[in-house]
Amino acid sequence: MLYPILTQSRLVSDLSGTWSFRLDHGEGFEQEWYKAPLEDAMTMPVPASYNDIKEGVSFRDHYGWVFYQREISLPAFVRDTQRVVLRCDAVTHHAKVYLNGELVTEHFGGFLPFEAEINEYLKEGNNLLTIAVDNVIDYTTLPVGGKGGMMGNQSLAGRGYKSAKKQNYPNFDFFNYAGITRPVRIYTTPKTYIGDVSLWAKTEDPLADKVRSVLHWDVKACGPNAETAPCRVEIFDRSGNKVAEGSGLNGEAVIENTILWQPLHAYLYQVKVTLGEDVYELPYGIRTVEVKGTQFLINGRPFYFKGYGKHEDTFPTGRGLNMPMNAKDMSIMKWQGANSFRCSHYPYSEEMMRLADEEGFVVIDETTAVGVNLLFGGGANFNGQKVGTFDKEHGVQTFEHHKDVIRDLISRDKNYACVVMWNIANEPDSSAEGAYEYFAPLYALAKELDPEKRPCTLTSVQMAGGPDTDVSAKLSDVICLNRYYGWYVGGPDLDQPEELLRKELQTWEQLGKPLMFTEYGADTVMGMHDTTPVMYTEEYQLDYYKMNNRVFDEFKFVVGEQVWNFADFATSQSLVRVQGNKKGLFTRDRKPKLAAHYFRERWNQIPDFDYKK
Ligand code: BDP
Repeated sequence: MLYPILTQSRLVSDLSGTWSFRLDHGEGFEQEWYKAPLEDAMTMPVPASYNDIKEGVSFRDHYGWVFYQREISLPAFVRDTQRVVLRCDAVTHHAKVYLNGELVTEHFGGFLPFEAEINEYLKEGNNLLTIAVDNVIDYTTLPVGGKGGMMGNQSLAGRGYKSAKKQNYPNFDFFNYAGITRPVRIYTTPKTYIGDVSLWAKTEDPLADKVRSVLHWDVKACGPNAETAPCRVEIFDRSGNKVAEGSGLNGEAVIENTILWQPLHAYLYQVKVTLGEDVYELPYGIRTVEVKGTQFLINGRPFYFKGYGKHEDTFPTGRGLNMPMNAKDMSIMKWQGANSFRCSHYPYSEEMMRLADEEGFVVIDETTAVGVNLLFGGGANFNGQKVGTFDKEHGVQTFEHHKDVIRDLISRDKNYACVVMWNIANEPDSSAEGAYEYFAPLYALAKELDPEKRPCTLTSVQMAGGPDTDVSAKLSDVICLNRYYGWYVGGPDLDQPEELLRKELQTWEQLGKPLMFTEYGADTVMGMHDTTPVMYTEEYQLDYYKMNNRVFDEFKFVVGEQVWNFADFATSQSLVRVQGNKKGLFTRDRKPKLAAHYFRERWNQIPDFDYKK
C-alpha cells in the first residue's frame, strides 16, 4: 500500500485536529450515533490514544467502543473528476467508518493502514464522518487479550464474581492504548491510477569498487484504462540527475555506480512512476542483506546490531504519532552509537519507517503478534486451567488474522531499505504442541510475499527453552532471544545467571545460525541508587548489562544486542510494574539513566561492521 503524498497528480488533505468524541457504554450502535452529530460530545485530538487525554479511571480503562466524529467537505471539481480515498493509518484495534450515516468500511487490527474510495458516499457541502473504535482484545485478536492479566492478576469474573466489571486483560506487557492513533487523510488520484509499486534491487557485488545494481519494479495499474495506460519509471539520484529509466508495469533498469544505502549513512534514490496521468514518487535505498553461516551481512559485510527494542509510547499521546519524539529518539540513539531498533511489538508509523530510511537505522519489522502464548501468568489465562496455546478448541484463534497482518505489513513496508528482517511474532509459545504447524506456514507466507525475500525470525521467550524445544531453531534465519538472566531468572544474583547464559549460548552455537539478543533488561527506577547494588537501582542495571555483555562478547555467532527497552513505558497495573515498565535506559521523557552512558561508551567502541571478525 502506498503512503499518501502530494504529487503533480495527487492531492492530500490531513484530517488531524480536534474531533468530537464520546465513550460508548453499549448504546452507540443501537441509537445510531453515526447518523447525526454526537450529543454530549467532548473534544479529542487526532491522532492520539484517547486514554491519557482526559481524567478518570473509567475513561482511561474504558472497555469497548468509542465514537469519533467531524465534518468534511471537498471542492466539487475534486469530487467530480478525481478518485477520492479516505485513508486511516492506524485505528486501534477495530474500526467502523461511516460517511453520512452509511458504513464505508470496517477494519480489524490496530497498527496498519486501511483505506476506502468514498466518491459514492460524498455529497455537496458538509459530510459527517464518524469513526467508531473498539479496544477489545481477546483470543481472536492480535495482540492477544487474555482472561486474566499476564502478570498473574486474575479476572474477578473467573473467581465467581458474577457482576465483575468488563475489562481488557492484555496478554502482553504494554498499556492497551486505543483510538485513532495515526493520521486520517483524504487523498485523490486520477481515475486510472497507480495502486501499488514494488521495488527490489539485485546487486552483483556490493563490495566492488564500482557497484552495479539492477532495479526491478512491479507496478499495479488500476482503474478504467489500467490495461492501456503507458507506464514509465525513472530513477533519480540525490542531486536530481536521472540515472536510469524504463517502461512497462514490470521491468528493470541498471544503475551503474550504485551508491549503496549503508547503516547510519543512508542514500536514497528517488523513483518516479508515471501511469497515464497519475504520478507517484518514492524514496528507495539500495542495499543487500544476507544470512551467511553465522553472520548477518549488510552490503556483503558482517553487521553487528547495537540498539533497542522500543515502543511508540509517550505522554499524554499514548501510542499516537509523535514525530518530534521519533526524531529525538533517533538523535539520542545516534549520540549513543546505536545503529538499529526493533518495532516491538507492532508495526510503527510510516513516518517512523521513512525517517529510519533517511537516517540509516537498521530495523527489524514486527507484526502485531504478541501474546500468542497462554503460559503467561502461570497458565492462568483460562481461569487457572492450563490450556494449550494452539489447542484447536480452547487456544488462540489468531491464525487467519496473523496471515492478514503479515500480508498488510509486507505490503506497506516492502520498499524500505531500513527493514532487514521480518519478525513474525514476539514471545509466542514456540515450544508448545502445534507451534510448528502454526508458524511454518507464516514464515513461508512472508517469504513468498516479500519481493526481497528478507530473513525471518521470531523473538523467543525464555520459557521456550533451547534449540531442542523451540521451533524458532528450525524456522528462523537468525535466532532472536529475549532473555532475562539476572532479572527474572536468578536476580539479584548475577554469578549463577552468568553461567546459565553462557551454557545456553553454547547449545545455540551448535545450530550454525547467527543469534542476537532482541531483549535483555532490568527494571530501574531513575534516581534510585545504592553503594551495594540492589534490584531497581541504577547501579544494579549497570552491573546487569556488564555481565550480559561480557558473555555476548565471548561468542562469535552473537551478532547483536538490542536492549529492553529504549525508554520506560506505560503498562497495565500489576505488582511488578511501578507506574509502568521501568527497564528503559532512558526515562519516559528521555532522561538517561546510568546505564545509558555505559552503553554510549560501549557502542561508540563497537564498529557497525566486522566487530567479531
Ligand atoms: C518480555 C516482553 C516485553 C516485556 C518484557 C519485560 O517481550 O514486552 O515488556 O519481557 O518483562 O516478556 O519487561
